Parts: sequence; structure tokens; C-alpha cells
Amino acid sequence: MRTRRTARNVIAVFAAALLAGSVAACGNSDTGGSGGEGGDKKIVMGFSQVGAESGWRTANTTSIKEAAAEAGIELKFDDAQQKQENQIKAIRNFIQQKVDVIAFSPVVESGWDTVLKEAKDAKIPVILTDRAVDSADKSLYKTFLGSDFVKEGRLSGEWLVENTKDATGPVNIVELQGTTGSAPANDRKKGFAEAIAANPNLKIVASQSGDFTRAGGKQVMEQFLKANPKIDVLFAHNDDMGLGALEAITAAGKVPGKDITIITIDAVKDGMQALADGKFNFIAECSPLLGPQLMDLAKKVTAGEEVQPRIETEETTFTQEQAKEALPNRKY
Ligand code: GZL
Repeated sequence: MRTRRTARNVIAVFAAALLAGSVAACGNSDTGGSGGEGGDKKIVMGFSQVGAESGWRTANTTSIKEAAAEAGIELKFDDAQQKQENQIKAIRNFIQQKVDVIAFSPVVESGWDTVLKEAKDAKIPVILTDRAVDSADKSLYKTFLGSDFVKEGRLSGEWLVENTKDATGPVNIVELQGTTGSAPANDRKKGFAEAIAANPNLKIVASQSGDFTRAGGKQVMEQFLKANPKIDVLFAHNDDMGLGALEAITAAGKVPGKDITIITIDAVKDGMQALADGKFNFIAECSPLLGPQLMDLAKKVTAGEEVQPRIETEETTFTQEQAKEALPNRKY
């Protein structure tokens, strides 16, 4: 009798232990997932966007919003209308709202240290996307995701050197710069100038900002045409300024792509169409499709994972023939 009772007790204790173990295991799976403690907590991202100045920017905003929805990340999105003070205000709001991560495309390179220190003090990780800042303190942000703008400028200059090597006299270049003080404007100008430096025939006779907009490109190109009797090449830091310049060139009775060779950067659909139509001559691509990579980075930094300090996007270049082939499949 005693033996049977003892055996029953042993089985009961063993079953209780098994049950306890399985509940604990089950409990653990509830606390798995992305958030650690809660698991189901949605990541909240505060994003400050430059504005809506160009086709590139519109495509970039679409990529970010779609990727956030796809990743299940709650996005607080602010459009700064190309004003740094609006971006600083938005970042301060994000800090007040205690978001999990802040991402932004800084409209200009300088003037960010104070607000980025406030985010760091609030223990909110910051991701730079698209444009860079010139802060000496690299601990103010986790990573930079975007393009190599110097390379884009260099590729543009190298194409021009290659395609004017038979020119006998001076080749007069006018340059439509991007937003004054912005990383793409500074770096594209630098890369292009370095590439053409070895060729004394190639001279930049005028260079001015068109602020990355079509209206700006048209307005400045009109001034260039009035002030410079002989313009052989236009180098525009983005498609949109090049597209605006087309109107000024045509109104001046010149044939774009023939009388004036046009080189731009971005490769948005309207720019690629102008290239395919022979109005542009060369485009260096700058991809706006940063959304998916940005959301992956947001998950990593909010989980405390280490990430590369700089992540560059894959890009290419297009001639007129290549644009005709690529156009049907362009995503933006
Ligand atoms: C480049 C981006 C630039 C684009 C412009 O990454 O910051 O800003 O080249 C856009 O079209 O306005």
C-alpha cells in the first residue's frame, strides 16, 4: 500500500514540475519579439523631412512612409519646408514625446550639435538619412544612410571630360547648385570640380544655387543666359533644376541637349524622360528609396544593436540610350 502511495506522490511531484516548466517556457515566448519587456510594443519613430522641393524628395517621403507601415513602426512625420529651424523644432517635439528613435535628413550640414546633444541626453538614438551633418562629435548619431555625393559629382565631371576631349576651344560650363550649405550641394560641387580640374579647356563660368527646385533652376538659368553669351554645358545638382532650366534654354531659342549639353543628378522619372528624349545628356543616379533600410536600422538601434557608422546606397549612371532602356522599370 505504502509503495503505491509513494509512487503516486512521486508522479504528482514530477507532473507539477513539468507543468511549472511548461508555463515558464510559455511565459518566455510572450516576452520574446522585438521589445524585450513587452514584445508587442510598437517602435515609435520621429522623422523630420527636408520638405517637398523636388521629385526626389517626394519619392523619398513615399519610400519612408511605406516602409514604416510595412515594418509596423509608428511614424511621426514632419515636413520642415526646407527650414532648419523647423527641423530643430520637430526634433525637440520628438524628444518631448519620448519617441524611441529619431531620423532626419538635415537640410544643411551645420548647426545641429545643440539639438542632437538634447536627443543624446534624452537617450533617444538618432539616424541621419540622405544628407549628413558636419558635427565633429560622431557620438551624436548612430549612423548615416545615404549616397556618396562627392562620387556623384565626380562621375558627372568624368563623363564631361570623356565627352569633350575632342573640343578645340574653351568649354564654358554653368552650374546650378543645390541648397546652399547642404551636403549634396557642397559635395557634388567638390566632386565635379575635382574631376574637370585636369582639363584646362573646361571652365565653370558661373555657379549659383537654384535650391533644388524647378522654379529656382529656371530663374537662375535665365540669369546665366543673359550674362553669358557662350554657354556650352549646364551641370545641375539635381534633375528638377535641370528641368526648370530647360524652359529658360528653349525660351532663349537654344536646343537643350545639343546647343547646351546638360548633366544632372538624381534620375527621377521626369529627368530620365528628358534624358531619353535627348534634352539631357547624362544623369548620375541618387536613390531616394531609403525607407526599408532606414526601418531595419531603427529596429537594430532601438534593440541596442551595433550598426555600421556609414551605410551607402547602390547607384549607377545613365546615358540617353540607357535611359530609354531603364525607363519602363523605374520605381520613381
Ligand atoms: C540628395 C537629396 C537631394 C536631391 C534633390 O540625396 O538630398 O535633395 O538630389 C533633393 O533632388 O531635393
